[in-house]
Amino acid sequence: MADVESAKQESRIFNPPANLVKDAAISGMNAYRALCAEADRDYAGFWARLARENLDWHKPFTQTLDESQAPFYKWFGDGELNVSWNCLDRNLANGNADKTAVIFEADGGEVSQVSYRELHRRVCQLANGLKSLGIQKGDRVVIYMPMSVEGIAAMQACARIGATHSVVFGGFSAKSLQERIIDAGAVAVITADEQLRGGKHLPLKAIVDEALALGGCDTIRNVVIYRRTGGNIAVAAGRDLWLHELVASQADTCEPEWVNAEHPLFILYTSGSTGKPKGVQHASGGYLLWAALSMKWTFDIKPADIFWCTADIGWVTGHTYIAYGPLAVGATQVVFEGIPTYPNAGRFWDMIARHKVSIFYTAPTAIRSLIKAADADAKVHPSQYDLSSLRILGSVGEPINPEAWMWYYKNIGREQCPIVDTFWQTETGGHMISPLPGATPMVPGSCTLPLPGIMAAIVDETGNDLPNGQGGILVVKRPWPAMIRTIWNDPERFKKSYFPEEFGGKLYLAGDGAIRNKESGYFTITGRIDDVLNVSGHRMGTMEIESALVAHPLVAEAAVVGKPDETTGEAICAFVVLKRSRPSGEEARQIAKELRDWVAKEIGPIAKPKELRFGDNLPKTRSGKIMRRLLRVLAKGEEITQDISTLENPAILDQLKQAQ
Ligand code: 6R9
Repeated sequence: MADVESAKQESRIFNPPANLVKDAAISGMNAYRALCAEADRDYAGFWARLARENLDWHKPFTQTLDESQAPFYKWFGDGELNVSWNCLDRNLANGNADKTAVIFEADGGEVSQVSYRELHRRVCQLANGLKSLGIQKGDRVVIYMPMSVEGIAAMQACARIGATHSVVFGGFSAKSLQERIIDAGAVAVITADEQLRGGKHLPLKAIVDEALALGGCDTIRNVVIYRRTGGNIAVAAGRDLWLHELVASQADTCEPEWVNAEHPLFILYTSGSTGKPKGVQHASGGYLLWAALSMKWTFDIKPADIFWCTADIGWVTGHTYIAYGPLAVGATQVVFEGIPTYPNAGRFWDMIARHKVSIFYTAPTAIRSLIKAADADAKVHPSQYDLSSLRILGSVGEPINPEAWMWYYKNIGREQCPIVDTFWQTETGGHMISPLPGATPMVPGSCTLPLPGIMAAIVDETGNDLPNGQGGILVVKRPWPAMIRTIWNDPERFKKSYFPEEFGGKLYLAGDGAIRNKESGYFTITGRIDDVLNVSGHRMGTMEIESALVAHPLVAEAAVVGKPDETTGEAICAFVVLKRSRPSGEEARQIAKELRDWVAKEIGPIAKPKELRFGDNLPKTRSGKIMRRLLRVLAKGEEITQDISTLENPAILDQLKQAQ
């Protein structure tokens, strides 16, 4: 990967601005080192102190870390709290009742504001409404919602009554939704009639109906519908209810359900290297601690800040840095329904200017596409907008290439804003490796150093530490509070995926490769080392896409690989063998389109292969293994220079050179 190479070569250093350092939560590298040293000295004591200082406990904990059933670690295990209470009631008590919690900007540009008092009221009413449907502590609720105050309120309402939510991104298909409903054993779905993105009405309720009609969702009793557009939908009597009707007669306070710190707050499905998506299960106490603390440490959040994270609540970034973190620290945040290119590619910059956003957190793929748009049309160039309110920029989801980093730094940050390149994962709950805006000198393309208390390291295949300068496998050596607790319904898979025996069962395996700089010790992430692709910051398992393809009646065999893409980071390239003869010309194009649409239906439009190639066979070893490394070379359009002596059928390579 060319980007990784340029990131590894990068030597420019950018220091945090002095005025920011002065007032930062972690001010200067000595303050950072002091926190790291505290964690080294007394790991449990360090986290216990932070958990007491940052969260309000209904029943204080006396045990910090319980390792007796490792790798099923428990944090603050005998403490009790409620996540929604910490996000809402605590702010009412702290004098933030009339502070704006959410500035909501709709797709079409309408803006509304919701105070902490109002959000608390809405969450309580919905929590009471859910209780009136018989939903109880421990029940699972699937949320399939557009970006909205109601989506956040639905998550918070579940947390309030101790129900475990599982948010499914609104871009996933009926089939994906059905699989998640079944795996989670959900009792209800909260959805909307439609979502509105870029002026287009996209069905949500109709997809829920389709998912339920696919069968197997016997645990579902109710579907609650938020009326977003007023679009035409079917309402099943006895099962479906309007959200506004459900909450209309509900009391506007709701005593929170006090739960154990380890109580599952949510399950979020994410792609793994094999089989079906994994239900990553997070606990309440440890997760919320990290959500709050990383808002303070990585984003240096202050009372006057206007925070904006552009992620969707369907991804982990939208959980930690929209639905929970900002509220847990009493911040004001922008929540955006639409897309960065509507009505034009200046939308983000225009919104930053209008809402006076001071902390802006987005993905490299968005930055890269907006660079292109700004190059093509001067009217949407960031120089046309007043971005002077910004003080900190953030990046998440995939490696940011030094070129995009520099553009972001110069054009959006006006060379005055630190960029926090935050490396983390669905499984880690929050930031793991990132610069601190008032401390860490930045190097473009490097996520720099682990947050205090995060014991990240690089090891070889046998789990031994590697010296700086040598690339290897990224691991975390000690459990941390916000870590994944298990895979829902599959504890064995949890152990195998993240704490494999080959590594002594004690190291958390991130699934990424990394290298540390010889002098600075800074980390650069070199990309996934398993069969997971990162397309526009979305995780996709190659196996998932292959299974979807072979489920099509025409397909005999399929292999999916990633191919570097200027805008999306990686693009999906599928090699397909049909049950009939290899098609060509117009027919091949037709079938390719049909298969792409099929994948969109099976998984969701984000999983559509960008490229599809047909062969009479796939390149295989004599023992029948598909040689994916050759497919990766072909996908890139490069000549094969590797050894192909173990290849059973070398002639096949020529056929697979052409995209349809
Ligand atoms: C938060 C999130 C996790 C995977 C992760 C890695 C990649 C995320 C990154 C990054 C380099 C960064 N990733 N942030 N790679 N630099 N700053 O994205 O979670 O969807 O689970 O993806 O994304 O490969 O393993 P998730």
